[in-house]
Amino acid sequence: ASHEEVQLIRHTGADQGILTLVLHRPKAKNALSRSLVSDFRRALEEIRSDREARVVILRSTIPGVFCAGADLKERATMSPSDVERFLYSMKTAFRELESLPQPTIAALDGAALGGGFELSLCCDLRVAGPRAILGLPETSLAIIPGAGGTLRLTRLIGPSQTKALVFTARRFGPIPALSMGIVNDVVESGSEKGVEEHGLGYERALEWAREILPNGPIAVRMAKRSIDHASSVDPMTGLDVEQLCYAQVIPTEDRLEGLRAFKEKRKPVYKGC
Ligand code: CO8
Repeated sequence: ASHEEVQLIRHTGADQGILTLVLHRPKAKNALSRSLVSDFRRALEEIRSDREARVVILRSTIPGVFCAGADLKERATMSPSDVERFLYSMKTAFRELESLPQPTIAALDGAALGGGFELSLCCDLRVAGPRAILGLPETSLAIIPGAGGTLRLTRLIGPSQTKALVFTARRFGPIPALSMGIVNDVVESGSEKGVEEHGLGYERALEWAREILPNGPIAVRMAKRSIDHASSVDPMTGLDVEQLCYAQVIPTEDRLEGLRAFKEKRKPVYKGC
């Protein structure tokens, strides 16, 4: 399926089950406009109901940029009520990404600033290429992060580190991002001269996806659901949620296949049922 500014690629062969969601709005560095957000939401709807989709990667094909954040030019032309409607749609899109049942990986191969960085925070994992530049520049624009950044980043790295980044509006690269726990993995700069560095983050994200792919799809979804509740409910409720998610995997065919494969000393083949 292809949408104008957001393309959905379904991988085939050994990678079947991996989906790559591509942001493609080169003229404005993937800035989040009304049309991009609406294409994005359509693609998410397709992924959500796709039983074959096991892992989702979010990437940009534009060299040096993941997503430049809110479209500041379009914003300037909008009426206050249009802005309000649009921001609601954008925040809903972020929530829809975050609540996809499948695990999601953001491949950060360039600048992810403001809303672009907040977008990546809605993914389960983040992988940074050598050219990644992250940051929440909002206070330098006399606003604050408004697409979930203050909450999602605080949950991820704690209030003090989040305040440091938001108060200073500082841009930072892959290594500090890794040491703060914002990204799960970084790709070092290609050592040979002339190595095309754009896309190295995506290549690494694919490796992560391939490592997740063979595992029980329902188990991975249930683990995601349980872990997502872990940070937002009290411990008793969290343990209850874990038990409910656990109960979902018990009656599956895949669970029996896992036991059979162990006994027969072979790799299991899971069907997602
Ligand atoms: N909006 C609109 N157009 C943009 C944006 C943007 N955010 N970013 C870049 N562009 C446009 C440029 O204006 C330029 O257009 P033109 O060719 O017509 O002059 C074109 O894209 C290319 O840009 P550059 O020449 O700057 O490209 P570079 O490769 O040199 O740099 C960067 C790329 C690093 C991404 C750079 O463009 C940049 O720093 N952009 C601004 C990033 C930024 O500050 N983003 C934060 C915006 S604030 C935000 O996202 C808050 C969201 C809050 C949501 C609130 C919900 C309630």
